[in-house]
Amino acid sequence: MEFASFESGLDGWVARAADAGPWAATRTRVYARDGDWSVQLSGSNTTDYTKLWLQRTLSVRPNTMYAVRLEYAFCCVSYESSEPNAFFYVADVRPQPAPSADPPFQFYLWSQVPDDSSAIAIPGSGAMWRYKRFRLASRSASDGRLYVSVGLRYAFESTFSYFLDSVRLTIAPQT
Ligand SMILES: [Ca+2]
Repeated sequence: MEFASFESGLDGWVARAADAGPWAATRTRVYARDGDWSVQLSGSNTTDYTKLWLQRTLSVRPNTMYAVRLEYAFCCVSYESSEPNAFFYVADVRPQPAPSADPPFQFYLWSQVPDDSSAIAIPGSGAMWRYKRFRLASRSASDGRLYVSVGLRYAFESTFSYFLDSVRLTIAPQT
């Protein structure tokens, strides 16, 4: 199991964007679910399907089916007063880097992913840390690589910003 809390860096995750206007991924102390730091991804959605995500590259056994459990804490301040279905979670594992095209990235509507019971309010902000869990699977490529992505697709043309912390990644050969 790998745990990323972003206390001293991105812990092996790399920020990526597709179909985005100006965007940024920065560590911040504004909000944190564990420790003092999280990662803030923000951008200007000019396409109706901007995606901002973190990607982790894993080296595993080649040509092997893997089960992947992906868990993370997510906070989007604007969510609390927005139309929930304007957002889609990105939770994805595949044997090559996620494409910039849309699809085939794996999306989940907000309403398809219930909050974990450990969701906690952020005092003074009106926002919550929402804890999400996904069970994914993919066959590794012949070079033994797997690419795991976690993030958000935003479907309104406006600026937006969200935070990720406490990313747990568990991977095992599928039997
Ligand atoms: Ca943290």
